[in-house]
Amino acid sequence: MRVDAVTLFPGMIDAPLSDSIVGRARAEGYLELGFVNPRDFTEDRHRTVDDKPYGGGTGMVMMAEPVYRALKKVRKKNSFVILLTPKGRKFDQAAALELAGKKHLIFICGHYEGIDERVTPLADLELSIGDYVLTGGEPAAVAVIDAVTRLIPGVLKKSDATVNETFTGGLLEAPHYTRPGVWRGKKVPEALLSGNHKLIAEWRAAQAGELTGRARPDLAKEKAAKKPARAAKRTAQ
Ligand code: 6GU
Repeated sequence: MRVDAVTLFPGMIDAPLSDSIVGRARAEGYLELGFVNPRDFTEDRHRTVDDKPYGGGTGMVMMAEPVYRALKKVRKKNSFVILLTPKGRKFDQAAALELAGKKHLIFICGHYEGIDERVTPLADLELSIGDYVLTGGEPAAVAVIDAVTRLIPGVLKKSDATVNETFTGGLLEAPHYTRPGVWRGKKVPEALLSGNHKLIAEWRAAQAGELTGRARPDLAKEKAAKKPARAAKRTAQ
């Protein structure tokens, strides 16, 4: 997959995506990540990218033209353009799966108080990573690119890791344990030591259900709302 980021601060995205699994995905060519800086598309002596907001108010607003020119430089016919903004659709695993199916993603990262509203129609999707305010779209781009990259076939060596995991089944994942079997007096749950795959699967399903109900009642409710529909279909046959 090809990904480009339109950003005034490419280092904020490049550095965190240079280590670990995404770093390796880049080195091995699963992910090609490029950057284009609106500042390089200015024509004045100070290379100005922001200005005061019309109507007054605090902070500065990114000007439309440098962002437009930067986007134009990297946009192709098959590009899917994402504007990162706290006003966007909330990013989740379902959105990650959708984006993982695209050939070319372009992320537009706002900074300061935001970008001139007139660039919004250039994007196919406005995306937020949660209900809090970041200094810019860059940390959000890192989160989204990370979540999407690990879904590219071949990036994770055990592809099952993306099947059973948290959220894909609409539930949180059961807890994990590794050696030693007893650590500072705390034992690993008996079921996991049994070697009985059916018993282990049942224990994990029960744990996932219990944990989700406790930690994320919203997810548990969503899952429960989907289940009866399937059961009803079966009895109707
Ligand atoms: Cl995408 N941008 C900014 N600036 N803040 C955010 C966000 C994005 N998502 C959550 N908060």
